[in-house]
Amino acid sequence: MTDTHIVTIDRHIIDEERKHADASGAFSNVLTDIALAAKVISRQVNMAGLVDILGRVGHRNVQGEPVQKLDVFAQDVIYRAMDHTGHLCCMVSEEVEDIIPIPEKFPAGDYVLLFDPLDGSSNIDVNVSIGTIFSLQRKVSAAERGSLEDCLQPGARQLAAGYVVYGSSTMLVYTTGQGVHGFTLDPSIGEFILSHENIRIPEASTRYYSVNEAYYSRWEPGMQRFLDELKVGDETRGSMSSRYIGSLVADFHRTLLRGGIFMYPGDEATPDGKLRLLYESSPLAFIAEQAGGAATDGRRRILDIEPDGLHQRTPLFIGSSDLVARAQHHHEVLEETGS
Ligand code: P6P
Repeated sequence: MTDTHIVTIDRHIIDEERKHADASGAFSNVLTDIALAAKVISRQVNMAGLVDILGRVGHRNVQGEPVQKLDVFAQDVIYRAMDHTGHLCCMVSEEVEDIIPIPEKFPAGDYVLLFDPLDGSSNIDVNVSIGTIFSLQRKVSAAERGSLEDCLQPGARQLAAGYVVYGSSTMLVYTTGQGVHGFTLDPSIGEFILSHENIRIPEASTRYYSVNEAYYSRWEPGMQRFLDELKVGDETRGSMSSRYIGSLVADFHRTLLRGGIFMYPGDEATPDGKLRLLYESSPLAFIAEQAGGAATDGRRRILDIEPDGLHQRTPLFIGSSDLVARAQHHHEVLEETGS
């Protein structure tokens, strides 16, 4: 008899909430609202090729990058799904330079949502998978409507983290510290259905290393040595193959399910790399650790980094623990020997 036990994400979130002694229900509502926003964004992303919303809006985001129309749409959908619920005290988005306040006409709550509304948007026009990344922190300041202190918290304090990958199917993957669970959107009923319960990063199997090798010449020697070692492989590590999509959520999702390591190192020109700490590396690091993996900046655990800026960048090494540890070894050798 096939298992007809269908678990929707709303049901799963409620079950997860029951595992948290101090759960207030607000926490579940935020996650449910994110799932709703993801469905709306998914529909628009899947229509992108059909509806004239491709191409650039014509202005640039706070990172100075051309803004795609879908970026604007995704930002707006998440903001409007979350601004009136009374659960958040403020928000942080890659698309907005400063803290996003909750409008005075709405009540403020006890949580901070930090998100990248549509990561990898440069891939939209070539139909490559893109994604939304989110992180949930609890308010820690006395400020009723949030403050910088509430936003600049280390990843280790996250209550929940997740991402949505808009690919051949739309999947939402999240953790509340009780393991990592994946849900696949069934567009025919408009529900995210549990499809990947308790995801664990495989340790020893044919795995992938994922990095943009075009920057090899700019990397410090420790990083160059590590990549050279991955190419050679060894009997303990098994064979490896290279995969690089150039879309963080897609590259991380493959790493989570197949094992291996995704890397975005710093280099001479950009010592902190390209990826953001608060709403990209931190949430993915929480997920990676909950799935039995690891995430560092090459030297420090990502979740231990004390943020000092909303949009600060960090190098990122994330995936199977053995490979992340190996990358750290090469960085430490570099520090000890200077070469
Ligand atoms: P590069 C997409 O623009 C993005 O922000 C991430 O999604 C992706 O991992 C990275 O940049 C790719 O950067 O320098 O390899 O093109």
